[in-house]
Amino acid sequence: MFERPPISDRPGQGRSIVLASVNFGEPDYAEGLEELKLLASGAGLEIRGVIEAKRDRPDAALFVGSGKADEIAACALEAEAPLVIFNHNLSPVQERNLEKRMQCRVLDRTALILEIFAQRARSNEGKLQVELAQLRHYATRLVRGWSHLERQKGGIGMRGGPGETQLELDRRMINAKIKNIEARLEKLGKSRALQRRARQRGGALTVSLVGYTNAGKSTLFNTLTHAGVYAADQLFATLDTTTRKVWLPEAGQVVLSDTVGFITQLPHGLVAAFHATLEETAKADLLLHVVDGASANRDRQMEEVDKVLKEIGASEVPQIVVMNKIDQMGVGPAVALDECGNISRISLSARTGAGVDLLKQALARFAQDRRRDDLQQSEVDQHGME
Ligand SMILES: Nc1nc2c(ncn2[C@@H]2O[C@H](COP(=O)(O)OP(=O)(O)OP(=O)(O)O)[C@@H](O)[C@H]2O)c(=O)[nH]1
Ligand SMILES: [Mg+2]
Repeated sequence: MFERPPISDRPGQGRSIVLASVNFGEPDYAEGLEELKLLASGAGLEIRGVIEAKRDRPDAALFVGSGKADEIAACALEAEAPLVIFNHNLSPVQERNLEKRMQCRVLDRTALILEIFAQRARSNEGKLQVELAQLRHYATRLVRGWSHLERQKGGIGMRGGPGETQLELDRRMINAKIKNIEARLEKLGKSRALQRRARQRGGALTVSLVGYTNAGKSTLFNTLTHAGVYAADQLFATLDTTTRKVWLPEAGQVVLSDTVGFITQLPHGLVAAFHATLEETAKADLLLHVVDGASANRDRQMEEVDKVLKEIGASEVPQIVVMNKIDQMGVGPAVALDECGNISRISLSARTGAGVDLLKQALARFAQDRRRDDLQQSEVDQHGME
């Protein structure tokens, strides 16, 4: 009842959309808009028009000015696009007001990302996580969802809607469903924690690949493990964490995980829903922070990743920055050390393989240091017991 079919499969609605984007004077505005276009086309949508606006701050009721809203509506009508996607997070009220004024469906950036995740989730856990995030997102927009259905039934301009009782009922149903999914996820999380403990007892080094979406994590994962994980030039190609054991000379057994990519303004509900999986990341011995070195936004993207790592309590995990795609940067492989002499950054190309041996050596060194630290620690523990 409250579950919406994916945008692209909705009967009577094509895949055509119009994008709306407001420039508030932020320096990386243009890149943000490019990212939105990638997200939309990655979701299988055809962009028929892009309307931009400049503002100091969002309008409380409509996010944009009323004239701009009319301009967007006219563009959507002209392009026969039944859906307008905003490059921002809208409040439920703004979304509702916009739909009313423009007489078409409106999605915000969060909903678009959730949609992509829903299309891509493969594992049972991934699907549950996305469903949870979607339910939480739509729970606040329940009224809007209903008025939309009413409009479809009675035609545009029809008055009336379901009574408060019906809404109450639905809200209760959603809450019950949310609780149910939370319980199932908790169960899955527990069994994963057991697996992790079993792995830790094995003494293998655990390494997680993290980074902005499209940085090249899966490509590097494949280069290191020959696993054949899906890597593609699209945002959020990977949703489900893949873990493989690899044996690297000198480093020994390494448990390597490929993870979901991060993005600017990653929807909060999504981070919350993916918490268990992301926590896995936080518990690794080492994080390889993969960066698209050829991207014009790499500094902003790195900041974003660090922000999410902090949110999930992983900022204290040792990190090596992997500056990827050097084949596009016109530089050679390189290693940089921090002030303590630890390897802090490696420049390589996951695609050509240049510099990957430097990374393997770094992993070997890290594994050796860790073994030495473990040994010292156990000696300290023993003395403490004497
Ligand atoms: N030129 C070049 N392209 C690369 C390199 N590494 C990865 N790519 C390309 O970058 C794109 C994204 O690669 P993925 O490995 O899927 O990136 P990812 O970080 O796993 O992305 P998500 O799973 O979407 O978060 C693909 O088209 C890769 O072929 C590299 O070293 N050089
Ligand atoms: Mg990937």
